[in-house]
Amino acid sequence: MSLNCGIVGLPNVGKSTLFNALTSTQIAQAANYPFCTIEPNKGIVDVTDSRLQQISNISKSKALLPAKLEFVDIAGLVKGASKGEGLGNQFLANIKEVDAIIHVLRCFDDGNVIHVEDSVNPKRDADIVNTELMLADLESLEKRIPNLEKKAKGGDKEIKEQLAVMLKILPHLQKGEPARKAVLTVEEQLVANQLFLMTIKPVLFVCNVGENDLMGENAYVQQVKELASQENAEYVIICSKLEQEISALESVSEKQEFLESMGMQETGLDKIIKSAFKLLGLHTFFTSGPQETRAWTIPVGAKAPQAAGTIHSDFEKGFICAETISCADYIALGGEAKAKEMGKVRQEGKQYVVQDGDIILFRFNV
Ligand SMILES: Nc1nc2c(ncn2[C@@H]2O[C@H](COP(=O)(O)OP(=O)(O)OP(=O)(O)O)[C@@H](O)[C@H]2O)c(=O)[nH]1
Ligand SMILES: [Mg+2]
Repeated sequence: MSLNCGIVGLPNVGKSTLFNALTSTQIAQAANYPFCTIEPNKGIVDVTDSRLQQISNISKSKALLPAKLEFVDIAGLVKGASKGEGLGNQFLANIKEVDAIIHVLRCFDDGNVIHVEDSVNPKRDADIVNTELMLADLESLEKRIPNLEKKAKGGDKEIKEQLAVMLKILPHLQKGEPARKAVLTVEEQLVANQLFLMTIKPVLFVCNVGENDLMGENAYVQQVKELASQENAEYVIICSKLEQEISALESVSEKQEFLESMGMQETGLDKIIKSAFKLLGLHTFFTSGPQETRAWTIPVGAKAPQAAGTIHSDFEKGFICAETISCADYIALGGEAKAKEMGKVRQEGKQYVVQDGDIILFRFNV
């Protein structure tokens, strides 16, 4: 599944530092000047999931294959981006291509790190970026609507549907609200997703705090919390500089030790990856055997044949049934044999909605 998250924000707030930490690389140049990033950096990240190791210990799998998620580090946006300021048009085009937005907000004080607005104020910064995204969306709809209105007279059903969705979204943008505020049916949402609007995409706010404020108990974070609740969005608190140091450590045990010494339970990166998964409406099922234990990504609500199709299209075409064990049962009972004995292996059919953590063996016939 090729869903991805774009890392967005004002220049010099720590986006590339976060990207490098997420991808455990130094792919992205991160430096103390605005517009350090021009071309987007792309990287694939393993989705950490402790269940994978637990399942594979029982199955004695040779290989362990986590789910993947792509992150795109995008150039910083400034005031006027929607009018082309700071190469705005080019950068906005990069944002249009991602499935969800990770909006990084600077919540740390450091006089040595340049702030394009000369002071730290995440609420104002978020407003600047959101305003540019909304203006660009508004302009894009205002340009397209008259054309579609002409074409809709021809009676084309698809065009009429598109137009209707655009007209539902338009008043929100005109009021200065993001397109995601429009209340749409499931069908309309699908149409809306094809309109290349940026403010329709789900958003996660990331508070980038200082090393000495990991719990994020500062006034800046408070601003973001309020903003997130108004926008019905989630937020995560991390220190991207520290995360980069953690991700550079070699072994899992070193990382664990470091985390404990900082009084942290999980890395900020794990929090972001988990939230991103939620943001994208995804969850996981597993396949497991002596060769490999593998996590597969499917949309929440997907039925068994669709899940089978993520492995191979033949599995979907020739779908017979899904032999399913919940991973909680599999782990608690120490594997398939005992799970069978206890009646915990289910034969699920075409209408079965796959649950997060299901371990599945698909039966098919082509
Ligand atoms: N003190 C401190 N500095 C940070 C932190 N995160 C990033 N920085 C510094 O901020 C500067 C900018 O970081 P980048 O990651 O390049 O920022 P960016 O958002 O990618 O910037 P552009 O690509 O120019 O938009 C670098 O000098 C970083 O070291 C942090 O958590 N604390
Ligand atoms: Mg950058």
